[in-house]
Amino acid sequence: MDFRKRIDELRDEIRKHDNRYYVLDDPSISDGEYDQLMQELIRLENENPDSITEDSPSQRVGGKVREKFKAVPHRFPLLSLDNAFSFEELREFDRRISKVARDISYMAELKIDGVSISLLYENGILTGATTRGDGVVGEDVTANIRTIKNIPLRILTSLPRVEVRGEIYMPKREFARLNQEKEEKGERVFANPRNAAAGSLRQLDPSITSSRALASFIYDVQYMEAYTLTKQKDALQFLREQGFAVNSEARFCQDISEVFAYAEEYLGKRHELPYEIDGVVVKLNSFAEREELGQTAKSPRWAIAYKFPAEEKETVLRAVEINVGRTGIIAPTAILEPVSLAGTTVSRASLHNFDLIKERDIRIGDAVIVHKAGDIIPEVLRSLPDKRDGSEHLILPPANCPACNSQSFRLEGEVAYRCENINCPAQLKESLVFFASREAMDIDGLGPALIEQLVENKIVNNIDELYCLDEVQLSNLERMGSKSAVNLLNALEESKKRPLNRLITALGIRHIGSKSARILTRYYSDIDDFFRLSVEELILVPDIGVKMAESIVSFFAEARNRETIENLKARGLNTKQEGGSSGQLLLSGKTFVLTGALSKLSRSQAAEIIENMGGKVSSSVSKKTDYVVAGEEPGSKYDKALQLGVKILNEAEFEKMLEEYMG
Ligand code: 3B8
Repeated sequence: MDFRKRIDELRDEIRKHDNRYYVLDDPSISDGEYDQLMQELIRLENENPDSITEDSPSQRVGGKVREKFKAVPHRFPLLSLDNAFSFEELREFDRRISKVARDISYMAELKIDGVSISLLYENGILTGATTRGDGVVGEDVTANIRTIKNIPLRILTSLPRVEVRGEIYMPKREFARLNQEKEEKGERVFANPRNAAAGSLRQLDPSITSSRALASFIYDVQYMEAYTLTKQKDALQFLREQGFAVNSEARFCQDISEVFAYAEEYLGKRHELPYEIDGVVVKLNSFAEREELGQTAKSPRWAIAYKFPAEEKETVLRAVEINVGRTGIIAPTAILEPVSLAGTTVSRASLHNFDLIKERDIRIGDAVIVHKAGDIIPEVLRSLPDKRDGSEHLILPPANCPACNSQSFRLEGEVAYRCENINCPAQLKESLVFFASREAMDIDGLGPALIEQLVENKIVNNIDELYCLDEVQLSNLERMGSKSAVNLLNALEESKKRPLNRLITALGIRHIGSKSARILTRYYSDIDDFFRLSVEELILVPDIGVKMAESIVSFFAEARNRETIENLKARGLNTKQEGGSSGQLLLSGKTFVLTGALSKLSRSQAAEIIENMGGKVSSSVSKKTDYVVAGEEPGSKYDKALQLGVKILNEAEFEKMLEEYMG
């Protein structure tokens, strides 16, 4: 079949699945099947770099690292909303409206707590994305926006110019995941999902944005030719039909009392939503009536944001528990007088790190204000020093690890204190808990309480020793009958068969989570492959950055880790990935010839990159040559390639081919 036809087919197919998965939340194929389609597309596009277009679904990942964002003036200023903090203020808004408008029906929408964005589609293709900035000039974040999966790279209409506006947000779960990851790395956490979304969008390296699951809701058509929409309700429907993610909770309200009911309803439901909202946006439905009302310098008169009251509670900080995590980080947790907050009873809260405790002047015995970051993570916001009676005491960073008593350290540039004793029982416990967890080896019945006993009694001193347990040993433990002992042994036996990606996740390599492990095992399907990997080779794998690559290499270089892996193998664990391609990278089997001078790479650097990606570099052109890369002033090899009809790539085309893999 003509490759162009197949490329078009694959793109259509993938777009359809992207839409079903990310916009409609109703996938119709498995992740594996999806991956296969994408891999085939990437392979075909690589073989035919001329065919790569900006709207190809393969172009979401990667993109070049930039030095700074370009400032872009908005064609239409992005206005902001006036706020109302009570129903009384909403009522006043409605009164102002009814003085001018006859049709005073509204659309009530959830106010997504994210970052405002404007998107430009030219001839149906996404060509620009600009942050709000100060409303007049924003920043060009197109490359980053492309990585957001529920933003269509192409819409249904091919009108010359369509501009829409919406909100980029980070789902609550992703926010929790990201902050946990940051905490494990000893980094500062984001205060809320909005900051996390803004921070992720403002990354100069789009592969970082790509690694964070941002999403969008689009709510306004700012401009298009032959504009015939007359109502907000129709605009939302139009946007939906174009392939945008439109929030499905928006509701038509006949009058302001229906708006009140909507706001009440979502004040109760907000904690059930997978994203954070901070209120309700009320918009006059009729565009003609909007015109009549107009706008002030900054805000439209036809819309208002009703802000929910902040969810904060006062309670008392009873104690501080100091825990040692899997990576040795010594983290303080607040033990609170239980208080009901945002739908649950909270008795523990994160204090993050000792710098923050000092900054916020938090002491044991203090009256404190707590809230939930991202609507999930209970956090102590501040203390109320006026309520002190002198019995409070300071919280200081521990000089020694609370679990093993070895000296604690603080690494340059990190906020966290660490225990660096690799034999620290607390770290071993946490590593085992993680190893057995659902996302890792999924060992049923091996929870924290049992692990505590196994480590305390020195029955398990290393991960691989889990697989040496026997029924007698287990039955002697507290709260462990012979039936549960047998069940656990069966679960351990079962876990030996897990695919390699789970084992890689379970090892707890810094910066490598379950998603990266899945990507890695697509390219390296045997654990032995990992022992020979270099940073240079790893960064060519899509979505694997330098930090991750360095962490993998140093993990597999460490003698203790090698020994653990050898032991796991000896105990019969599966260390292979089915369907993987053992070291096969995407240029596998391709032969290149280089001629002429490249401006950005030396000949040997270019050769190394090709080889790292599985390709071969040859010094002479033959019919077996797949590509000739021609730089400035190419020599006779160029003519030979022309003569034999070998595909010639200029420097830009060659770069484009590599870009995918270079992050
Ligand atoms: C006009 C309409 C600003 C906004 C708007 O979910 C305007 O409509 C705006 F000048 O900021 N965060 C929404 C959201 C935000 C806005 C909006 N609608 N649903 C939001």
